[in-house]
Amino acid sequence: MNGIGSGRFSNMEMEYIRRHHRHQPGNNQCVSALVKHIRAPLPQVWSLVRRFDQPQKYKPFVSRCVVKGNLEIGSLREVDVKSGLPATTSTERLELLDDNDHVLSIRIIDGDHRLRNYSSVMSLHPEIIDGRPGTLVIESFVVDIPEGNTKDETCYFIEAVIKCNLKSLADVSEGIAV
Ligand code: A9S
Repeated sequence: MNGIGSGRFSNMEMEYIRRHHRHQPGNNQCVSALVKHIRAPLPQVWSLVRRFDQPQKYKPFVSRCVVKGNLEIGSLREVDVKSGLPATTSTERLELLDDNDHVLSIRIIDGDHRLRNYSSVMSLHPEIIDGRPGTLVIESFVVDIPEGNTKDETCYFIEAVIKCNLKSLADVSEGIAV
């Protein structure tokens, strides 16, 4: 996997990435991974991440989401995106939802945007932060490099979106009163 070279991740993070974030990028694709340390217990964070039907619970760019059918593998969601972004809708498929290993994977299959063959994996791992229960969140993706863009530009753009999503996930998770 390019883009997920060591150096940016601890040995533990690399082990999690090897286990759950197995992308096989083609030569015209970019792949990367980001980590976020959240000061909230894993069940709290997972209760937000696992809601394939309500990404707007924490994703700042999502205005609305409708799922046809239930939360089974293969379910599709129609995501409406807030104005001012380079898209208005996105159709996304639930690829994996594992309540034991706390892994979610989605694939973007359509939409008026330029992300083709985008798929992402989120895995959650318990950790102790300053002596209190915390959650390590790892999110990886693979996506086609659009015509007219470079690999770096594509990676930079997607990583910026995911950083916003993970910051918001931390804010919402940490703000949930227990
Ligand atoms: O929502 C995610 O988990 C990840 C991404 C990269 C979503 C991207 C996006 O929703 C925009 C934020 C609108 C950017 C889509 C589908 C296309 C974009 O161009």
